[in-house]
Amino acid sequence: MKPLDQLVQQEGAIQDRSIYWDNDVYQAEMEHIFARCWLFLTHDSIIPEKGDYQVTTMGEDNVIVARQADGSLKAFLNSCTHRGNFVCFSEAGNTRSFVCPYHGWSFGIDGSLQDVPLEKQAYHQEIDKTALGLRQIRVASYKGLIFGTFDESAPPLEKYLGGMAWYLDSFLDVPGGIELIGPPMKSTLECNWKNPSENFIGDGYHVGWAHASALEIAGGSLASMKGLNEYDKNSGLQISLPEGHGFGAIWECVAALHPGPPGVAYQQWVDQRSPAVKEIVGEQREKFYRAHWNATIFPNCSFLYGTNTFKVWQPRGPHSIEVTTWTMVEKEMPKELKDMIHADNMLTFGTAGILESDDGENFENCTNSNRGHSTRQGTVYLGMGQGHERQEAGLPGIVSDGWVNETSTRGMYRRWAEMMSGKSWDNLSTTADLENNQ
Ligand code: UNU
Ligand code: FES
Ligand code: FE
Repeated sequence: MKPLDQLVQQEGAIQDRSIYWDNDVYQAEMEHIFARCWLFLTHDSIIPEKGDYQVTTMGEDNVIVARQADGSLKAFLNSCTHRGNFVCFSEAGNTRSFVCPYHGWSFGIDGSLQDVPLEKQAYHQEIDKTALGLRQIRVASYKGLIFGTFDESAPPLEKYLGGMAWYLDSFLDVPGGIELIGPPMKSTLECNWKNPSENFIGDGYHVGWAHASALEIAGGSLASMKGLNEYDKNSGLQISLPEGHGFGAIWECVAALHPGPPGVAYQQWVDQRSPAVKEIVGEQREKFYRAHWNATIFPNCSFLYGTNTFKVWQPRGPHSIEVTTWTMVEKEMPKELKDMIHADNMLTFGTAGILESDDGENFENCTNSNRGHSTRQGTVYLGMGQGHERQEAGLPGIVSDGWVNETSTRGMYRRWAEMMSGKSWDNLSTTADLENNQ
C-alpha cells in the first residue's frame, strides 16, 4: 500500500486509483473502517416483536440482530463458538433459539449458549457455557435506524452521526417516524464499495447525464436536467459533515422521481404534513423535508429521501459488493401510498430499476478500468467547487451551493483517509470541533 498521503490528496480532491482495486487497501479498510464505524444493520420496523431477527453483514462479518423479550436489541456474530459454523441460515425471521446444524449447540435470542448435546456424558458436566456465548456486538438505534459496531471505543451512535443527526431529524421526527419496507431486494455489483457510496453522497453531476434517458421517461421536475444543459446552482446545496457523512438537497423536489399519480399523491401527502413537521423541526428543516436528498451515512449506508430508496453497499472483496435495497416511507402514510412508493422504488432503484442499471454499469466500469496496471498508477479528480465551501450559522457542517457539486464527496474521502490512519476516536474530527473553531 502506498503512503496514505498519496492515496487521498488535496483535502479529498484527488484519489489514487489503487484504492479501488488493491487487496491490501481493502484489508486495511476492513480493519480501520468496517471494524470501527457504526454500520447500518436494519430498522425497528423490520424486527418489532420479541424473537424477530435480521441477519446481515458488517464488512464481511456475518451478524444477527435480534429483538429481546424486554424490547431491547442484541447483536452477535453468526458463528458457532464450537467449530465456527453459521447458526442461522435464513435472512430474517422469528425464533426462540439458533441451533447449529453441525453438532447441535443451541443459543438463545440473546446469543447465550443454552444447550450442548451430551453435556453430561461427553463433557463431564465441565463445560463453561457462560463463556461460550456468541460474540456480542455493540448495537444502538437512532429514531428507528439500527446500527452496530465492533469497536468498544467508538463514540455513542448519536455522536458518530454528528451533525448529520440534526438533518436526518427533518424526516425522522415526523409524527410516527419512518419505516423500511422489506424484505430487501438484493443484488451483486462488480464494483468497489466506495463507488456507490461516493455517488449517493454527492454525485449530482451524473444525474442529468447518466440518467438522461430515465429522466426523459420519468418526466417530472428533474427532467429539465437531462443532457446537463440547464442548471441553477440556487436549486439546492451540499452538506458535508466532518464525521464523513453528507448529502445533496434539491429544493421542492421531494416527489420528483415519482411521476404520475404516485407523484401527485406523494406531493399531496408532503404538503398536508408540512405544517405539523414545521412545528416539530422548524422552518429550516421543513425545507429539507420538502427537498429531495441524495445521501450517505459513512461508510456504506446510502439513501435517496424523496425517491424513497434506502441501501447498504456490503463489501465483498475489493471489486464486488452486495446491494441491499429497502423502501423508506413514513409510517403514518396510507397503505395505498406506501404501495405506490414501494413499486416506484422498484421501478427506479430496485435491482432492475431504470436508474439503478444506469448507475450500476458506471460503478462497475469506474472500478474495472483500474484492473490495468498502468491505469492504476494514476489518480482521479474530484475538485468541483473546491474553495467555495462555507460554514453557515444554524447549519451543521460545511455548506456549499449547488447540488451539482463535489463538496460532500470530498468530505467522504477526507474522513476515509483520516480513519485509515488509525487515529483514535478522540483525535478524529467532529461537527462540534468544526463549530468551536469557527
Ligand atoms: O441518482 C441519483 N443519485 C439521484 C437521482 C440524485 C439526485 C436526484 C435524483
Ligand atoms: Fe465522469 Fe467520465 S465524465 S467518469
Ligand atoms: Fe444515479
